[in-house]
Amino acid sequence: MSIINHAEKVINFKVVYYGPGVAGKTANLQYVHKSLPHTNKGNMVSLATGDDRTIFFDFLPVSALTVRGFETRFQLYTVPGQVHYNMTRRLVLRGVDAIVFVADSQYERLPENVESLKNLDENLRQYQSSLDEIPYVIQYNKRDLPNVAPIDYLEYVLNRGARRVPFFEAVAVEGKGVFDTLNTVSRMVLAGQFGDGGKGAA
Ligand SMILES: Nc1nc2c(ncn2[C@@H]2O[C@H](COP(=O)(O)OP(=O)(O)O)[C@@H](O)[C@H]2O)c(=O)[nH]1
Ligand SMILES: [Mg+2]
Repeated sequence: MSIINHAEKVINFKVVYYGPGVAGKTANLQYVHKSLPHTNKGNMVSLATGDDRTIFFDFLPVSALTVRGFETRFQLYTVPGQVHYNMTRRLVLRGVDAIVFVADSQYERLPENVESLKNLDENLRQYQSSLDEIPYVIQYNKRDLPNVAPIDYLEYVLNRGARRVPFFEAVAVEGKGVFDTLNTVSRMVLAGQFGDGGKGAA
């Protein structure tokens, strides 16, 4: 549900980084924020506890290209991953246009990834939406750590919806894979908005 301001010719898209706690969602936004020139970004807002755990969300507005006379803006959000913050996660998903699922690649974190994906699916249903229709990519983060599961295995466990979605290996703290992920999901959003897929060009 993009928000279009016809007077100012701006379209805002909401991209939510979802996934279990400490998978690296905030690290993605921090790297994007650090890398973009001032003209292409607003302030990053983080609502976090003293030890940097996101308790509500992180927010970063990014302005992108102009398409057919409309300036496109992507509003990047993260959710708090901890299990007991589900009401917050659901609120952050409201009006979402695209999802990046940030998985923690470590073997011992597999159950948390599976649980978070299931929770995402349930929460999207609350909005009559689903991962089968929304632009969606997966990022396998923390590939620098020694105890990571092989990509094939992660793919088998986590990327098995009705359609197989693009996935990226990442080391978010070093920026590896961060823009590949964001650029791809943004392109998917724009294709849905402006492409000839019959989804209603602006
Ligand atoms: N080794 C390593 N650590 C990471 C990576 N991405 C994030 N981290 C660390 O994991 C912790 C949690 O990251 P954060 O972005 O806050 O996770 P979030 O809960 O998903 O927002 C922090 O200490 C990060 O520095 C990565 O790719 N590799
Ligand atoms: Mg966070």
